[in-house]
Amino acid sequence: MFRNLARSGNRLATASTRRTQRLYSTAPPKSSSGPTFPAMLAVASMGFAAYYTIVKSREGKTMPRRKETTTYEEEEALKQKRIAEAKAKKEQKQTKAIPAFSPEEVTVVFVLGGPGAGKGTQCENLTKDYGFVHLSAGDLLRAEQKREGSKYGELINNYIREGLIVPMEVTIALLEQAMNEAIAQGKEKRFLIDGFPRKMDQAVKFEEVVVPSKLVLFFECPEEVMLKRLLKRGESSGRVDDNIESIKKRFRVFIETSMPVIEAFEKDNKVKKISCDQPVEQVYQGVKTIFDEMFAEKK
Ligand code: UP5
Ligand code: MG
Repeated sequence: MFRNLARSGNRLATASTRRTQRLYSTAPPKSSSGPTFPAMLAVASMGFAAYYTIVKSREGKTMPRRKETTTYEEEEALKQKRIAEAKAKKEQKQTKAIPAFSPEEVTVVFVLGGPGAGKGTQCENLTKDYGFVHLSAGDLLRAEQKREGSKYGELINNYIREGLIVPMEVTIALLEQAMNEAIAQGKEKRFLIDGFPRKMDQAVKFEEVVVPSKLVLFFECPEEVMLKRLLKRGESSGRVDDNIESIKKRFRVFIETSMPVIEAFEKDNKVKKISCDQPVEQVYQGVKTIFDEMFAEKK
C-alpha cells in the first residue's frame, strides 16, 4: 500500500513539474526586430489626426450621456405613451374645425360696446337700412332661459344676474342656430352679432367654427352715461340685470374681459369706433358713414 502511495506521489510530482515548466517557462523570448522609428511616427500622427477630428466634430455639442438603464415595464410604458401621443396628434389634425360658413358667402359684423352703450338701438336702424339680420347674443340667451324645457334656463339666469359670461358653447350654439334659421327663411346672409364676443375664447371659437368676422363696430361711451341709461331702462325693462348691483358687475366684466377682445381685433385692423355719447340719430350718422363705405354696393 505504501509502495502504491509512493508511486502515485511520484506521478503527481512529475505531472506537477511538467505543468510548471509549461506554464512558467523561463526560456528566453524569440528575438524580434521591432517597429522602425518612421513607422512609429506614422502611427502616432494618424492617432493624433483622428483625435483632432473627433474633438473638432464635437465642438459645441454636449457629450452624449450614457443611456440610463430602464426596466422592461418602463420601456413598455414609454412606448405606449409615444403611441398615445401620436394618436392624439393625428386625431387633433383630423378634427380641426372647418367654419360652417365661408366669409364670401356670409357677412358677420360684431357689434361691441359697454352695457347700455346703445348697441341694440343702433342695430335696429341698421337692420332697416342695410338689410342685415340682427342677432343679439343677450336676447338669444334670455329667450333660451325662458324656453320651456331648456336645460340651461337656470344657469343662464344666474350668469346674467351676476353680469358674468355664459359658457361659450351655449351662446355659440344659439347664434349658429339662429343664423341657420335666418338663412333657411331666405333672409340676407348678413348678420349683426350684437354683444358678442365678450371674451377672447368666444371670439376665437366663433371664427373657427362658424365664420370669420368682417368688421367690428365698437360703441364707445362713458360709464356714467351708460349707468344713467340703464337705470332709466330698468324702471320698465324687467331685466334681472338692470339694477345697480348687476350693472356694476357688468361694467367690471366689460373692462376686464371684453375690452381685451376689442384690442385684439384692433390689431387685425377690423375695428371701427363710434362715440355714443350723443343723441341716437347723431350716433347713427356715424354708423351710416361706415356702412355706406363698406356695404353700400349691397344696399
Ligand atoms: N339709448 C340708447 N342709445 C342712446 C342714445 N344715443 N342716447 C340716449 N339714450 C340711448 O340702450 C340702452 C338704453 O339706452 C335704452 O333704454 C335706449 O333707449 C337708450 P341699448 O340699445 O339697449 O344698449 P345696449 O348696448 O344694447 O345695452 P344692453 O343692456 O343690451 O348691453 P349688454 O351688453 O349689457 O347686454 P346684453 O343683452 O348684450 O347681455 C346681457 C348679459 O347676457 C351679459 O351681461 C352676460 O351676462 C350675458 N351674455 C353672455 O353671457 N354672453 C354673450 O355673448 C352675451 C351676453
Ligand atoms: Mg342690447
